[in-house]
Amino acid sequence: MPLGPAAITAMPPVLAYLGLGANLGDPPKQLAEALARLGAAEEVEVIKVSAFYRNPPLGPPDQPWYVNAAAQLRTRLTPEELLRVLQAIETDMGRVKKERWGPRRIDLDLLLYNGVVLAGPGLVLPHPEMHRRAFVLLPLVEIAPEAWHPLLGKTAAELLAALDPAEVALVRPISQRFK
Ligand code: A4P
Ligand code: MG
Repeated sequence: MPLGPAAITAMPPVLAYLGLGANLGDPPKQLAEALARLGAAEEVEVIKVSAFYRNPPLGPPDQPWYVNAAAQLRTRLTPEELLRVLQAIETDMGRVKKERWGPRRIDLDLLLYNGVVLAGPGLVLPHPEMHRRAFVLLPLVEIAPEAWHPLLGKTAAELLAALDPAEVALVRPISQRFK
């Protein structure tokens, strides 16, 4: 049975982690805009935001470098509801989906949600690629080194330490956050 609004507000808030990325337009500005939109969303509070990190594209190499960041959210939304909020922000900000791992104005990935493990058709938790990606783990470790990967049984800091240092070294904070 779906939960009504009264039941939802009775649920305690939980912590979730988000990965943000952009490589078209003005990436830092778009990251800041996505964070502002998230903060304005019902039942979503942005608690912490990492620095913004420039890094080379994973996937097709003939695309601009990315700017990536991570955010800690507190929310009463379910994982599916939160994903719908993220997708609405992507659509409103003019993301046009073309190729997998191709260039984009804004990409919002739900990395971790309160220790939940899910393998649904529309939502996989933890995000299936997060533990392999320096551009996800470096910002995440900056704001939450103890964030727990429930499938791998490791913290974000432990996952980052297992990556190739040469790959991690390519992910560099940019000085200004363009808030
Ligand atoms: N989906 C399932 N689980 C999740 C989740 N945990 N969070 C589904 C978000 N979405 C999730 O995603 C495709 C579908 O995944 C969604 O409809 C959702 O239901 P998408 O974002 O629409 O498509 P995509 O991004 O092209 O594919 P994918 O596989 O999600 O790519 P990624 O993993 O997002 O990677 N290089 C650098 N340096 N930095 C980047 O940020 N990003 C990508 C995209 C490629 N290369 C990059 C970066
Ligand atoms: Mg994505």
